[in-house]
Amino acid sequence: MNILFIMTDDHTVAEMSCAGNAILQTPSFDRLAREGVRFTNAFCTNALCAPSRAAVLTGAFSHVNGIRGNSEVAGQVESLDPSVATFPQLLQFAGYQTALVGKYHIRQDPKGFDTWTIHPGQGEYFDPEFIHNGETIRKEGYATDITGDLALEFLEGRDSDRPFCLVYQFKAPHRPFTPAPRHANLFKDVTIPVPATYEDDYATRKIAGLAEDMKFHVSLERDYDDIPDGISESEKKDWIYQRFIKDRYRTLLGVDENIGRVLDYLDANDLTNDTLVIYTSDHGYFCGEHDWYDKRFMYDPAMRIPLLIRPPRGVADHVADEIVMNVDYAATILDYCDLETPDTVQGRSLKPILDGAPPANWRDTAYYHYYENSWELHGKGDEAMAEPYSYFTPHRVGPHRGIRTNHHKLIHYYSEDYWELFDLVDDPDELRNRFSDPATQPLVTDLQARLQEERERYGDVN
Ligand SMILES: [Ca+2]
Repeated sequence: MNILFIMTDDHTVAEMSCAGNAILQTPSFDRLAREGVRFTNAFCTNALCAPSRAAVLTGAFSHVNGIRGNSEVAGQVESLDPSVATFPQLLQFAGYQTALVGKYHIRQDPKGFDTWTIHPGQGEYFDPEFIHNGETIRKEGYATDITGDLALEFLEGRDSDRPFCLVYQFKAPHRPFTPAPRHANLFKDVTIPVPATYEDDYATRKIAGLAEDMKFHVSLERDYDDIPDGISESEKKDWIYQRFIKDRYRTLLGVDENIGRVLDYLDANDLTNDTLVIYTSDHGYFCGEHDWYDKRFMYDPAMRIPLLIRPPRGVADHVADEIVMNVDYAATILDYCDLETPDTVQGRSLKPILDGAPPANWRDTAYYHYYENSWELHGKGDEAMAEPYSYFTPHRVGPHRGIRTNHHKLIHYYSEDYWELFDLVDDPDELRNRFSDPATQPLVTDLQARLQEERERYGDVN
């Protein structure tokens, strides 16, 4: 059994034609969906780059794997807890050939890979530097294509008598959303519709209303030096939206092509039937929803992630609506490889769902915890807490935890003891916080108990 684990940076579910996008055509994503399973309720557990990547590698939540945020904590860089194994380490130990190419974004050198070539930090789109097994090198060309080349080089050079695990991770479509020149002029004559919550007055969501640095066009304006002069603020926002979303689409076309190259290689080398392919993104993204860009908040545009899995011999075009989380991948990979899953793995194998037989006791709740820049995390005391909202940086998003079922979402901004409750059936855009509605009080009590249960289930109670 071989493993091809593919991940992008900040890709949303809506940006794939297999998920209904009529403007952006993504044949390789669609192929994985057609030959595998497309998950419609896949969620990350902490919508930020490094924490998501740590959860993916270990199958454990942030409080177990050691990486809660992207930033330094009390002057220290967070690192993966060395006592928590990653799936590449376990596969390498079992004799797999393991490789990592592209974006990594965990501050320490990768472990568990026979060979690795990664962008330093966020990396660059053109003629980027890479770190190859500890040595800095520079490659000419466009990052997405180079990452594809590196994946193919590894596959070409591998020992074909041993199984492989290739972790294939794109920088794209991360800001500054820079497409390959061959895609730069696509969609020129198209007007892409804005999301339903493009304007939002945050009337019932206090914390959301304070997240000033998440504001869409205010924050993205500095990325563009060719905004026409003399236009109104709303015209400027529309101009930025069209450029932003088109550049994301263009950038994603490069990803789609480079996924296609590797899928073609598997076909041409008789590997397709012996390779588990997982495609996902580190988290979702606000593409104008709630008048925001970026991620962090537990609202669906950031929490929901694209997830396509093609099992080794494929299944026919199946859509799965079970609630799954990014901590499930490690368990799934180890299951397919017939390797023991260590106790530190908190997710569950998705193999039964991929086999078309989800267990009767499959979970009905996703758990989420975003930490970045709480004073609690940064080791500061009550004195700092006395300054309202001063900890909401960067992006002024307060730390929060919560649960999501298919019907409800409960969020607790615990530094402020501020709660939100959404009925996702009546209010899928999460605009009407019903926490203080007297009619919901029995439901609030029930959901708060369920939140506590999930915290205890995953050991996140301190
Ligand atoms: Ca990211």
